[in-house]
Amino acid sequence: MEYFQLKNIPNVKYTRKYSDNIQYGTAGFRTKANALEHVLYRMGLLAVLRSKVKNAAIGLMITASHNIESDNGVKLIDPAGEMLEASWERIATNLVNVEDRNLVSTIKHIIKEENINMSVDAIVITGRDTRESSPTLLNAAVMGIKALYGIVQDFGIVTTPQLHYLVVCTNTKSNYGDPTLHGYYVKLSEAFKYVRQKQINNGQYVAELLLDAANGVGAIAVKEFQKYLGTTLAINIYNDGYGKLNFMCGADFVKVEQVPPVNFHVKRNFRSVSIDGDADRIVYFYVDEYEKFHILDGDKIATLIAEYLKELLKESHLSFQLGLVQTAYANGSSTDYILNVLQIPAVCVSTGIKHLHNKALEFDIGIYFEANGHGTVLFKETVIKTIKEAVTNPERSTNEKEAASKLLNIINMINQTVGDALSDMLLVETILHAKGWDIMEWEKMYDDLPNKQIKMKVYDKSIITTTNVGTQCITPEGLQDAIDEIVSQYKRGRCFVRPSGTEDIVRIYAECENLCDLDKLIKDVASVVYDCAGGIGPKPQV
Ligand code: G16
Repeated sequence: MEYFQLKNIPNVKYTRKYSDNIQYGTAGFRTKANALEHVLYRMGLLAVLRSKVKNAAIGLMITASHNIESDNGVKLIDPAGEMLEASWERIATNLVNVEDRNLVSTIKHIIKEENINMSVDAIVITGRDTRESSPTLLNAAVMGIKALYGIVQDFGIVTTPQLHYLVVCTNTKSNYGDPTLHGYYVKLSEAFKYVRQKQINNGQYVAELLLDAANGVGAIAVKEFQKYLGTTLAINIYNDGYGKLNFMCGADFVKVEQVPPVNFHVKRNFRSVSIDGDADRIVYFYVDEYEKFHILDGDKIATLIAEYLKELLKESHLSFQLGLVQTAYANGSSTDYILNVLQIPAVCVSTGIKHLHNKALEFDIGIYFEANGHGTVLFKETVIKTIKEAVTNPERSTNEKEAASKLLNIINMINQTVGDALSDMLLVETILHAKGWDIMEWEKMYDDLPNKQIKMKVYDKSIITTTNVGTQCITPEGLQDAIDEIVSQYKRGRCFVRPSGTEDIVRIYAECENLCDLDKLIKDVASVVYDCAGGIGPKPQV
């Protein structure tokens, strides 16, 4: 190892100022922004090492996504756009928590253990969201990258999915797309426009929607998109950056609270969408003429996509193994629909995109969505090759070739590198347009079981540990038995509690057959969680 490369690492500006340990959680490190400078510096160092190990560009995104403005966070993106490998999450957690005096020796240890060739060039592609704290944190990361002689390619303010796209384009030498933001907008919008002009819409679909951008970076991206989409789709943007980030708006708020966002001009029975602070999640919703709120979440989006892909495969006479990946937050009705109506395998994995993405890779075409609106579709390279051949195969009928060509464009419209709110929106719009559906027609695919999610503050969320994809509590002792006892009293009842990996809270999810039972079910479970796990403040009133 060439030790001279480590001499710049100690940096008084980025010493560890907080003694609390911080964990690489569901989506990287996430906490109060003012506790993160040394974390970003060290993640800059680690990104360089990761890039050298993989001999490829690594992404570093500064965002706390759906969290409040005063939080921030960082996640590393591996070369194929996937989340950082699990074994390196442990390395990352150790690195950010060591004492300053042990920083260099820890870096040396990683280099030795991972057998890193320090003469390999390192490229780190950086991006950030619109939070006030993000520029300072970016500086810290850049200092870390430069301390280990890494090359920084900074794209400034981008959505998280855009950064994933840029990493993959860079590492595939533009095979996936042009590694620029212009390339991203062109790829997705051209595919969208191509499919749209091939479809004759005679139904209820109107090419206009209302969009809540959570006052985040998505607002910038949507405005850019609109330029590329022209008149094919009119997007009316609300919460477009002037209000408080994620405050009573955004996909997380709308999904959890099941109400429209603030500062939003509700139009009765009108297709509306909400994206989150870094534009990787999307939910659809509308308010009917009786003022009733309706949500069409990640489950509804996943089933719509699965059905459409099945139809296109049938039309093109192509046969591939489709699979749908969900988490325990998926509504029981959606899973029934996937298994019994669509007759597609459905798999349940732990919360967190890395789990869903990895599982989806096992299918020829793997659709994955969290109920909170985070998801995408993955196509195996061999699948794409077969579809491409079908488009030009003279032995195939015109109909088959057209369906295959549509499929190919659908693939281009999808950001396969990660869940992408705006790519998902274009896909949903394409499908609704193809079917001639308005949002009410789409909703009729199946009826959600009544469901609710609440967030609870406890003294120490780590007291709750879980198994079985986060649905069964191991500790504190007795909690799971108490939950089981309550749930057993409800028809089609299901309820679980797990500590959040992005916020300092625990999440409680419940669903059951009868709406009138739901509040009591979740209130009773919340009460035992509060007592067993050390709830803070007044007991939750549902
Ligand atoms: C992140 C993850 C999602 C996860 C969500 C909530 O989303 O990418 O997979 O569902 O956090 O996780 P938890 O329940 O552990 O807090 P985002 O949009 O905040 O980056």
